[in-house]
Amino acid sequence: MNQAPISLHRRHVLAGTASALAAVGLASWSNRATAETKPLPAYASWKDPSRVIVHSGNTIETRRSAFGTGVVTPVDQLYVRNNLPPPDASILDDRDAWQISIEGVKNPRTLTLAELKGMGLETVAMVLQCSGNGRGFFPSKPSGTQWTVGAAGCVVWSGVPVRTVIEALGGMTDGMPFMTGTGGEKLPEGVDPSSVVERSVPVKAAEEALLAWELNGEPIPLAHGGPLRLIVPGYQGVNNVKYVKRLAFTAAESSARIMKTSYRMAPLGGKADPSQPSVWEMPVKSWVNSPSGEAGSAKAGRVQIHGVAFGGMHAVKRVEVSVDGGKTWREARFVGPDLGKYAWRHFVLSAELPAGEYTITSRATDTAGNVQPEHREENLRGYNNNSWADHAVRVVVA
Ligand SMILES: Nc1nc2c(c(=O)[nH]1)N[C@H]1C(S)=C(S)[C@@H](COP(=O)(O)O)O[C@H]1N2
Ligand SMILES: [Mo]
Repeated sequence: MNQAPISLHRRHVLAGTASALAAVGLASWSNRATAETKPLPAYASWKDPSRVIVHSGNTIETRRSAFGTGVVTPVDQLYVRNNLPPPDASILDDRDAWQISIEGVKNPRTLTLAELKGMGLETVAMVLQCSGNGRGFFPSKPSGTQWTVGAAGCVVWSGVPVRTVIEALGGMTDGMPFMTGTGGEKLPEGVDPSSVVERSVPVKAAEEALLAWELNGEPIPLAHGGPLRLIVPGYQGVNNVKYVKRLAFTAAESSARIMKTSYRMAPLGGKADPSQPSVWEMPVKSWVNSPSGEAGSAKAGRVQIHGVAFGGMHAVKRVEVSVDGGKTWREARFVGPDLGKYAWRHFVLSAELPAGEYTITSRATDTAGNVQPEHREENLRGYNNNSWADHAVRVVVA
């Protein structure tokens, strides 16, 4: 698709939203439909421009109205987040020749993607979410992309289990508390080497991790980390290292900036440092996608309120929905297939909504008993927002 229809579509949506909100005196409330969208970058030109908000060449968000009710997020609407410009597309010319160095095992060596493909095959459905998803709801206005709900998707990865690779190379070196993955971006000339995308996670995550070459049943596109990506189910997006060229079991966390000071739960007004928690495991979370999406209106009568819920490390067990801003709650019902504990579930509540204004939100509970909180955990950079109050949508029913 060429670029022209984007701006047409955009203008239409903006005009419709603004006037609808103004008409009911809600112009100051926004379901954040007004985020500007830019042209798609070349490496992601195949994304569906009507279903995404392009914040920048390296940050693309799925529209709330685009999620639909299918469990698996289509790749052409999946969000994109790159901390560095992606590598040249030529790295996909011969995918099987891609090399990854495996270190911190008894017999360290470099493996090609062709060799990995022969070692094992597993698939996992999981929520891929940027830890900054929901940053746009922080009143403190943290710097960074103002994501609302669309820096997330539920996708299926196929690859070889990391534990299979470890076994094949004689087992892990003793006493390594971290699994560290290094991204294959070429750092631009003159850029500090600590800008490398290198992330460490607790070594227990290796149990469920994959070295993946397929996304939703197709070779991983460059935008999403092809030819090879480290997948750490249940962990925030940043830990899922794209174009992974090194996987190491290490004594210490990476000293890359993206590990040391970025993605830390630093206090508001404070400074990030490596003693603060890193964004690792995802907390339980849900949000309503419809009615509203971005439109903020619905027709009076019976309404099917639906959205997504996930538990991060644990399966999601229940979801409650409120149409009065959290004063009262009703149990929602899961719909659609259950793709396992790392996937999200769609939920629905069938409700009779007479004309009026509603603040609709959802609250998920996981199988470990964790309940989605009312309030976000305040932090400097706006990570880990799972507040049900922040994710509420104002809907005018007429
Ligand atoms: N090599 C590499 N891996 C990376 C990143 C990156 O910039 N480079 N970004 C991380 C971040 S912050 C997120 S949220 C996810 C985004 O994955 P996606 O673009 O496939 O949606 O990739 C993670 N892995
Ligand atoms: Mo991210």
